[in-house]
Amino acid sequence: MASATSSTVDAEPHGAGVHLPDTAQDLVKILITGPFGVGKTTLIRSVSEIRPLHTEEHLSEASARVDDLAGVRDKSTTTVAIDFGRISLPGGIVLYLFGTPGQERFRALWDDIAHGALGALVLVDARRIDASFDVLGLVEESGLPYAVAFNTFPDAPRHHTPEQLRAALDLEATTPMVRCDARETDSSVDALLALVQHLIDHHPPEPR
Ligand SMILES: Nc1nc2c(ncn2[C@@H]2O[C@H](COP(=O)(O)OP(=O)(O)OP(=O)(O)O)[C@@H](O)[C@H]2O)c(=O)[nH]1
Ligand SMILES: [Mg+2]
Repeated sequence: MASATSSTVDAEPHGAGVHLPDTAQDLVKILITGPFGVGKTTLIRSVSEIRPLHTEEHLSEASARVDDLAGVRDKSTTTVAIDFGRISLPGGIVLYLFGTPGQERFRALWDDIAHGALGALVLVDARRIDASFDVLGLVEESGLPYAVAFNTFPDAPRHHTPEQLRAALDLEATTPMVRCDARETDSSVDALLALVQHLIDHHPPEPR
């Protein structure tokens, strides 16, 4: 099994640094979730303007017996508790990004990490769509508004149309669905913007 949890921070954050910009008006907690190995940690790392917090542990031979490595064979580490990052968007919106662990054995942490979030970005791997069903079920059960980002892995099937992908996930017509390369900042920001626009259009905050 993995050794005791350690937290790490990345050396090079994107953007301004630790301090909130003066223009910050709306501080929003967003959940970044999805199945094992789909790119949650990668996405938070690629967009965070502060040094992101990660809790990565090496996958060991022992954990290989419990962690389903199908489709993610090159993976050497996994999130065992949480990812955290922050990004300021135009319009004074600041997103606090909370990433969940992807593995079922860390399911007990999910509700606590999701508590207080206004919305979720659900990452989906087109090579393993079925692997996302459990997480989508959790998000829907929690009532969180969400957007779906299909991460672009090189060996993912290309022949699916957006309509087929939407049908495979049984998404409502209003649920945003975008393609995303979690390694790319612009692509990841676009996915977050799709979620934020959805929240603004369909789930405006209660008046204070
Ligand atoms: N090609 C491609 N590779 C990606 C993308 N997102 C993540 N990866 C790669 O996929 C691997 C797994 O990414 P992680 O960010 O660790 O995935 P995770 O969802 O945090 O994994 P767990 O925390 O273990 O559930 C890494 O090697 C990433 O570089 C993507 O959009 N495109
Ligand atoms: Mg992770």
